[in-house]
Amino acid sequence: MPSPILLVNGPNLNMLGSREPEIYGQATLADIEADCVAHAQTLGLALECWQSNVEGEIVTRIQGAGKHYQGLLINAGAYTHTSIAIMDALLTLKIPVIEVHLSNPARREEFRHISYVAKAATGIVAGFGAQSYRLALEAMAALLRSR
Ligand code: DHK
Repeated sequence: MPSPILLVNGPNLNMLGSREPEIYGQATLADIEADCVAHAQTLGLALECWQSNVEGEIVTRIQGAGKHYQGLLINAGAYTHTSIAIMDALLTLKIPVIEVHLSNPARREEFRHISYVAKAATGIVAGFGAQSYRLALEAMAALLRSR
């Protein structure tokens, strides 16, 4: 049985559904996670989902990910643009990392244009709302198949 994929969501993503729906959409994080778990199954993958608002907890979870997962999808929320610690943790991993965003940060405020996560990711899927997560899973499935 191949090891699962881990989906990490960072700060404020637990507020999806009520948080700035004009930017982030109506779906809750539970909706998105349930959709991703089901979609992963159709791709022949198992998916585990985890969310935290705490930078250090995210660093610790990433540090342990290489032993238990074959790939990591991450929407680090605002830590994307600030966290060298999360970038450094991601850089220790030998498994593929894909960065995900609901919105397209490149079209938004200047401070969202920098991504530290991107420096440790194979690629980025952004701007497709909740669909970004499905697309990122499909990208991960293709990456793992090509290895
Ligand atoms: C989510 C956040 O919480 C923001 O801080 C990022 C990202 C964008 C998203 O679009 O998923 O800037």
